[in-house]
Amino acid sequence: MPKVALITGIMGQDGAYLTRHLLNQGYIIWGARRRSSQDSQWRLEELGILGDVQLIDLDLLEMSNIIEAIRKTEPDEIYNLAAQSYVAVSFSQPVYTSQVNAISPTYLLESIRVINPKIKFYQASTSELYGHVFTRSQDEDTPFDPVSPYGISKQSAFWYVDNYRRSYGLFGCNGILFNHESPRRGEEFVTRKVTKYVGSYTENSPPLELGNLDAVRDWGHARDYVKGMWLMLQQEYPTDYVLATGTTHTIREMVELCFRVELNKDIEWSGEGKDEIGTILTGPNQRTRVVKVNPAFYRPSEVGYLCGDSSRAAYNLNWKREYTFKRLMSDMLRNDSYNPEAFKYGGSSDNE
Ligand code: NAP
Ligand code: F7E
Repeated sequence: MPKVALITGIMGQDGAYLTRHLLNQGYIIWGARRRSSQDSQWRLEELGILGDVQLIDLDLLEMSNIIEAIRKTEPDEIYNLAAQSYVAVSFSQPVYTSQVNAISPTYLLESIRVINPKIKFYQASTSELYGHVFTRSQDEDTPFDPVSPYGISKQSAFWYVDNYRRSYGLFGCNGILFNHESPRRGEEFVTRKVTKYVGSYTENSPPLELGNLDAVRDWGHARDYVKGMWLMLQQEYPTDYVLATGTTHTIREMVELCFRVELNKDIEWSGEGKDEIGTILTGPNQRTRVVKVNPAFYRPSEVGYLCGDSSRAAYNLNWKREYTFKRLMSDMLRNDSYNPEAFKYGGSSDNE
């Protein structure tokens, strides 16, 4: 009998890649989406798998919707990927963020407990839980100190999973995933914002406006990370896992790499703080401004540094990432580029 998976947030980046991975494993997929999600099915379409999933309307803010969905689909595994996932928005919509990211997972866990406690549950947790960090790298034992409503809401869900595991023996895993990107990343996130800009850059483009250029992130490829999600639910015992690459880059370095790979241009930085700009050489003795800082993209409080240690996932799950940072950015640039052949670093095909 093929296994059945119910995926919330199937229209999002991870939902699309996870769906393809589970289809490759022979799963029957039920995808839960909001009614208003019609326009988001482009990711499943691009991966050529829209016709391979059964979709149900599910608003995660309605517990009755969740109960009905679980009864109807009878899943072996539930992957809870739905979220208000944009950290910046969580500052302007903290209550909504809490409802979707903290209360909905509780509805899901409670429904599983009542309907069928054998259902395995994956919760999309995040490195934002660490917030202000004081260690070179962060693993499952690093204390949490979230600094955004997003991080706080996800921390609440994290502890609910832990609590249902201890109290009722549910098979629940928190995947503490560090930033992961892809050509199907939402355009509001910084990597995609940069690859979209650089990929369509012309001499008439206005400068790219960015916030904190010095934040450090551990960026991996979503393709690698969805495999880890699945592996977590295939183990004998449930626990929590960090998935990360263990390598770091600043936003500034990521921008520089994109300009170099796509346009063969080196950025020169000048000015400081909100007055900083980045220019490229566009003629003899002529430089053009391509990046400017816009404080509107600063956050009220910021996670300045993240670097994950996924030794537990490597040991227990035999998980390792395939994509280097350069290959990830190359994959994204190729997708967003007017000139997809001009790549120095290997990318990937979507059929991998
Ligand atoms: P994403 O692209 O933003 O996808 C999130 C999905 O959640 C969207 O399809 C969205 O639906 C859906 N959603 C939002 N509110 C909903 C509601 N009230 N009811 C039903 N569905 C709702 O995010 P992602 O990058 O794939 O991330 C997947 C999960 O991993 C999220 O929980 C995120 O917080 C977490 N995470 C992501 C990363 C990362 O770097 N990508 C790292 C750690 C954790 P619409 O299509 O209607 O907008
Ligand atoms: O920002 C800085 C920004 O929005 C990364 C989500 O998937 O990963 C993601 O959250 C960094 C931050 O991702 C701009 O201040 C500078 O330091 O791409 P981001 P995020 O906030 O790290 C975690 C793990 C999740 O769980 C989340 O769901 O880049 N930054 N200038 C900017 N960020 C954005 N978005 N836009 C800028 O213009």
